[in-house]
Amino acid sequence: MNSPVSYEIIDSIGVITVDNPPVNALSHAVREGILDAIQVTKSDESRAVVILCAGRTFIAGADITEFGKPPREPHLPDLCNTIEASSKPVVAAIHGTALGGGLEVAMSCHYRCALQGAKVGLPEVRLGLLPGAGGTQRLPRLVGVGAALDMMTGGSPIGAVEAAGHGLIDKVVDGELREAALAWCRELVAEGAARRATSELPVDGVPAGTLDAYRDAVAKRARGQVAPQRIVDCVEASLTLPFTEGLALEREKFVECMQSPQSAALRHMFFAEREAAKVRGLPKDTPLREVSKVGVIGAGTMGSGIAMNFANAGMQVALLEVGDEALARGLAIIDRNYEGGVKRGKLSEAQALECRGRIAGTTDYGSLADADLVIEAVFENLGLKQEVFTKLDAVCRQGAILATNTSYQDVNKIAAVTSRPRDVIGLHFFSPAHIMKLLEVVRAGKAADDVLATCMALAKTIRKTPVVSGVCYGFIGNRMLGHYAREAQLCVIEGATPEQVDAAMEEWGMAMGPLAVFDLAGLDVGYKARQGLPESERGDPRACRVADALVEMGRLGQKTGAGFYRYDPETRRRSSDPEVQALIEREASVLGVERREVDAQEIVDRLLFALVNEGMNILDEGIAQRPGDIDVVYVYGYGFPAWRGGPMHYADATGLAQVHERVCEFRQRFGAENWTPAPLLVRLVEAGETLAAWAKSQVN
Ligand code: T1G
Ligand code: NAD
Repeated sequence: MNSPVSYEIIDSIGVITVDNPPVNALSHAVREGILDAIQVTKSDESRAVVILCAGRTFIAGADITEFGKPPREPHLPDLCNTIEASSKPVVAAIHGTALGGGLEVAMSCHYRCALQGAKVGLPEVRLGLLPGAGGTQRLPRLVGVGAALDMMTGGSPIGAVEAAGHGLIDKVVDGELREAALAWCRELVAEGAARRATSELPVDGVPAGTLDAYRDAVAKRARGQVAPQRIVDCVEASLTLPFTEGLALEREKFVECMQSPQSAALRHMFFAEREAAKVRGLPKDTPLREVSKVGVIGAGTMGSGIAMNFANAGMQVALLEVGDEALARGLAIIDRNYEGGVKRGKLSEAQALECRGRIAGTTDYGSLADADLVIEAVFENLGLKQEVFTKLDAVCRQGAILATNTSYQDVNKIAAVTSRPRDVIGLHFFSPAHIMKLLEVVRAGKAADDVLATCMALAKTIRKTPVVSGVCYGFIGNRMLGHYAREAQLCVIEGATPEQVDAAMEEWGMAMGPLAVFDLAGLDVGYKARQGLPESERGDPRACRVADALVEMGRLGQKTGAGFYRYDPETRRRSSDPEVQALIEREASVLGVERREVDAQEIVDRLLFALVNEGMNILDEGIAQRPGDIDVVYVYGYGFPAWRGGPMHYADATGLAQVHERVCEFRQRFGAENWTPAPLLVRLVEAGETLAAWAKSQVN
């Protein structure tokens, strides 16, 4: 089989080219190929060597698909040391992204040049890992301890110009990289430039206490995560140990991270996010519809954010409201969001003006006649949404995609009022819509393949992570959330305080506890949804009585300064309110609930296993294509910690038999209505199968 690495000499320069699509990952064959080429340069007539890549990017890291398999020689740290030990100057020529092991290879070279638009970074921490091929020892030597810590514990790549500013890149070039790199090599040879081993550079010291302060800051920023702390340990070693001993410590910490459940979870998420973008049964070459003008109906909390997504991606947006006052309110929300973005350095004043300029307010449906896509985000009421779609059916051009941002409503019933159900789909954004990455793409029963394919591609264009959901009440995320929310409120009325429930979930890793999330979203959203249902369908009163009573007291959550908690008007910091505790105890006695001690483990298990159990039903019904999709929904839409891998990965990591046992215990204690083990869970436990194995069997 052909090696993905080729070698040739051009004008006395040895040129090593890596060609391993799609991202030139450092597979075994690539490592072997580079090593063989370096060995050849030791005795051939080359005067210098350049390492570069074919395709769209420089090496984007170790081959993640090889993780968990028995490691094969040459190991990457050894390859990097061999490159560095070369007696001839070795140059890395970077385009696209040099990430992880790719940047480590580049740092083991003696010189680095990069195209203007290239990016370099060490994102291993996002996989629960640390740079394991000398990166933690070489980077501090090149950019200093502070910048090295930021780059490795954050994981975000930086641009070539910024990297040059740090001394990580020696030369930023324009035009054709290969020619520029060869020309520079010839210059280096002509100047008699010597090999420069990064490992022989000193690490500039830092004031005492710097690393401990950094550890504390990381503990706050990356609560519960191991890898960032291990990175600080390695950087400390770069300051205190000789290079080879620092390398040995790095290896030890790398292996520890690689074997950790956190890394397994984060690697699962890496692939789950990419798998989620693939729609089963939808041919890869399905033609896409052209989308350059977008209409948004309703400029409230969601409509305003949705409009910004498309304007930020360069599209013209017509934002329609019932009247001028509501429209002005919506445009003011957008202006505030852009001001905030400029203040936080997310975009420049000029960029904000340009994007804002693409959004035109209107109250006239006629403005939507030439729209390619229209997204409805009016009040959560089926009848009102059907009214809006009837109007859209009358004014929009044939071939326009008509989408609804509904949270719960039946998208098929909305499509049914139009003459073109093939063009109707659900696009469910999450609040704040211009920030949250998740987009549930709700596949309505009659939606055409090109409508679905167009929306999946569009999601990437507006920098969202799409997940396909079938049609059911609340789709994937909100349907499961109903069970999570039920258990949170039952724990409260049975004896736990809101603080105890939120502390247990935040300690476990959730970005925010459930009661605090309800206050953030607004208690009135759930209240209105319940009021819209017949009494018999409102569910267990014990699971909503307290929230309803708070709404009836005018405590809607953060937006009114009080809900389950009180909120400081300046800092929005939450604090306990004895009035709420009194209300809970009152409602408990009205409902005849005997209050008791509810410990943290019970809280965590009830809330998470309620999610998992319903997730199993959603998979069994085919509402979600695969378990990983549910994990992506929860990590990108509901603040579920990525280092726990999402609810379904967590169930597998916990052990389905243990989950089943706990669910059965809860059925015993709390009844079958809320706690009947999902048939899929039962089948998998009986078969001794994991969800991951089941998911694989579904595609074969
Ligand atoms: N290994 C294997 N496959 C990879 C890969 C990798 N490193 N990176 C991407 N892919 C696959 C991906 O699954 C997808 O496959 C296809 O390539 C396109 O990717 C020792 C231990 C480079 C910015 O963390 O961030 O080095 O779905 O859809 O949006 O210190 O991929 O088509 O079948 O993401 O243009 C560190 C990971 C590894 C970078 C391109 N490196 N990759 O983004 O395309 S750990 C990373 C990315 C390491 C050493 C350690 C992005 C990208 P498929 P894509 P994209
Ligand atoms: P909102 O009350 O903030 O905004 C709704 C807007 O629709 C209002 O500005 C109103 O004036 C406008 N409107 C009402 N009838 C209209 C009509 N006939 N024509 C044009 N505009 C009209 O509500 P929201 O929170 O933005 O929710 C909108 C939709 O998005 C709902 O279906 C909701 O379920 C869904 N959603 C909400 C969230 C959330 O967290 N708020 C998240 C995802 C989805």
